[in-house]
Amino acid sequence: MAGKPKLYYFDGRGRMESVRWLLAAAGVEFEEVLFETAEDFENLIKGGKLMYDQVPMVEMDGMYMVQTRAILRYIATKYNLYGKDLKERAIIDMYVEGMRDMNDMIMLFPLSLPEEKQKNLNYILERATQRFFPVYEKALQDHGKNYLVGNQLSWADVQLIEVILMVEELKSGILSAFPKLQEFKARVIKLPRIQKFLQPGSPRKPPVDDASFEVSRKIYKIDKNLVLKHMS
Ligand code: GTS
Repeated sequence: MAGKPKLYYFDGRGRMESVRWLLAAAGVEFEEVLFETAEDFENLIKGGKLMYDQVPMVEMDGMYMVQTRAILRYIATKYNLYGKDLKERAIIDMYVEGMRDMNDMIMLFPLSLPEEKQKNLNYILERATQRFFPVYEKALQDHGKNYLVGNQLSWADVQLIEVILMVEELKSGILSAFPKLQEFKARVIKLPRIQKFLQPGSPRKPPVDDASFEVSRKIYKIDKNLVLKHMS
């Protein structure tokens, strides 16, 4: 029997958190190799398994998988969280890509310069409430089902609950104008596998704070100003 998937990343959310969420929603236990220093990361690179010398990497089913979306798509397909046909998969992809846009903004938010922090926060909240959440609210409203696509849990639902909780960490009550999303959240967080993942002690990682951001900055030798220059 194949062993548990092994996740290689630093001890934080970053791009790997969606992989953790999806495996948890699929009921798959996994192991984590969490590196802490630039040397640990260099040693992983020297191991020769990282296709682009980048993480996330997931060792699974005899493969060393990289590129977050490729990893997520494989897990979603394998565990029947990717729709029943090509059209459902296209819709799931469209939803998930919007959620990843939100996810990426939140992930990069700690890179904000102090004087830009409030402006960037406002921008994220504005995009969430004006552009992205209305799409998912309408989808749930229009087809009147419990989940975004078809009537069973999919990758889109898992990504949505992850991003809702992250946006709520930035501003509580953010769902006040979205009754369908409130119902969705209440329903999905009660699913046993999701409930388990939300319990303390699960592999779910805490929100990024200054200290954990500093750890990742050292591991990847991030030049804050350079990254911001590329973002703008
Ligand atoms: N497109 C890739 C993906 O989605 O997996 C990007 C991966 C990526 O940039 N990973 C960062 C990395 O390995 C780590 S993190 O930002 O996800 O924490 N950076 C090192 C480098 O040399 O690029």
